[in-house]
Amino acid sequence: MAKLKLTYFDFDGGRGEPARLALYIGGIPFEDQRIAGKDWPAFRSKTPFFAMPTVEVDSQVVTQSNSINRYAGKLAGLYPKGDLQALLCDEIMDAAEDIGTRIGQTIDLPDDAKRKTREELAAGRLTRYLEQFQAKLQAAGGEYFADGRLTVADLKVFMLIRWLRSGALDHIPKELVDRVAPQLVKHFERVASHAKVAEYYRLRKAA
Ligand SMILES: N[C@@H](CCC(=O)N[C@@H](CS)C(=O)NCC(=O)O)C(=O)O
Repeated sequence: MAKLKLTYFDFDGGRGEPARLALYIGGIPFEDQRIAGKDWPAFRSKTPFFAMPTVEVDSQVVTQSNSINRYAGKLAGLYPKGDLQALLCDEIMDAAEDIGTRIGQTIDLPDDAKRKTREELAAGRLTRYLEQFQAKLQAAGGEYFADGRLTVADLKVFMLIRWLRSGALDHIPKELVDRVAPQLVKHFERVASHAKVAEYYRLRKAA
C-alpha cells in the first residue's frame, strides 16, 4: 500500500478533517501532519498552490480537498462504486465546499462588512443551501446522502454543520440549521454517534 501523509492545519475541522476521519474510519494508516498557524507563513511556499490540505502519496504531493476526500473515501470504502451514487456524493461535497468557501471569505472582512455579508448569507444563500441539503438527504432516503450508507459526503456535511452550530461565526445564528433544516441536525447526530467517529474524537480529546 502507498505511504500516505495528510497535511492540514492543527485543528479538528475544516477542509482537511473529512479525509482524516475517512482514513481513520477505514483503518488506513497515514501520517497526520498538522501545521500550527504560526508555522503556516513559512510552510505556505512548500505547498503546490499555497494552500492545504495536501496529501502525499509516496512522494507525490496532491491538493484539493474534495479530490483528497474522494481518494481517501475510495481507500476507506466510504465512496460509492456506482456512477450515479458517486455523482450524488460529489454533488454534496462540492456544494458544501461552495458554501463553506463563501463563509470563509468573510473571516477577514472588517467588522461592518462582515456583519452585513454574514447576515445576507444567513438569510439568503446559506438558508437555501441548508434547505437543499435537507431535501437531497430526504430524497436519498433520509439517513445518508448517497449509496444508503456513510460516505465522505456525510463527513463533509458533518464538518460544515458542526461549524455552523458551534457559535464561532458571529452574525450567523448558531440556531440557523436547527431552524431551517432540522433533518440535518439529525444527520449530524447520526454521523457523530457512528462508532468510529465517536472513537476518533474520544481519542483526540484524550491526546
Ligand atoms: N480549493 C482548495 C482550497 C484550499 C484552501 O483555501 N485552504 C485553506 C485552508 S482551509 C488555506 O490553505 N488557507 C491558507 C491561505 O490561503 O493562506 C481545496 O479545496 O483544497
